[in-house]
Amino acid sequence: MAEAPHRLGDPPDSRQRPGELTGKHDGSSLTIAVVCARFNDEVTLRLLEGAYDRLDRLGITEDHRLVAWVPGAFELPLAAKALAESGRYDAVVCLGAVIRGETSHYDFVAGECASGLQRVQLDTCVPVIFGVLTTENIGQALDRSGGKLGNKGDESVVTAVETANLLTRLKGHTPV
Ligand code: INI
Repeated sequence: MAEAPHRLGDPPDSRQRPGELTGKHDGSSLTIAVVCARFNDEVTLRLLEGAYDRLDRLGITEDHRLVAWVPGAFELPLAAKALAESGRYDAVVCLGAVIRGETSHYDFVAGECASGLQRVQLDTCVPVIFGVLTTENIGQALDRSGGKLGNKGDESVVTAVETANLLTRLKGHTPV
């Protein structure tokens, strides 16, 4: 599978200066929820495969993950809110594919999904990851879901783990 080296692997500790904080790419102490949209499932199933693969590789065992399905990207914020508010998850990864069609539906679905997910993470202080592809056509979506431009599902799990670990450090950090 193609990987984006600038996104994956641990944050570059060697370039950090004293006092800088990053979140490690180690999921062994985390519980992660993934919400996947069924619409355009020829793409979203590939995103989910990438997510499963990365959950395994970052040490998030089956009893520390949940995968839920929603009909489309428009429903992702509602499910993410319920999961974030449950207090059971360190991060919620949201996967979807919004592909531009002939109508303006695309703009409403993509826009509401993005702003809804951002609102949930700011309201709950639980990282909510925007693993939603917004593309002009199916080819671009396939390229980004395990094709030549990586896999957004995989990258979204890395982002979730890094951000969840960073938040733990930020909340407990005492400035020197
Ligand atoms: N849902 C998607 O996830 N992707 C799309 O491309 C899409 N388009 O283009 O219509 C889409 N629509 C469905 C939407 O997410 C809701 O499920 C539906 O409107 C019911 O609320």
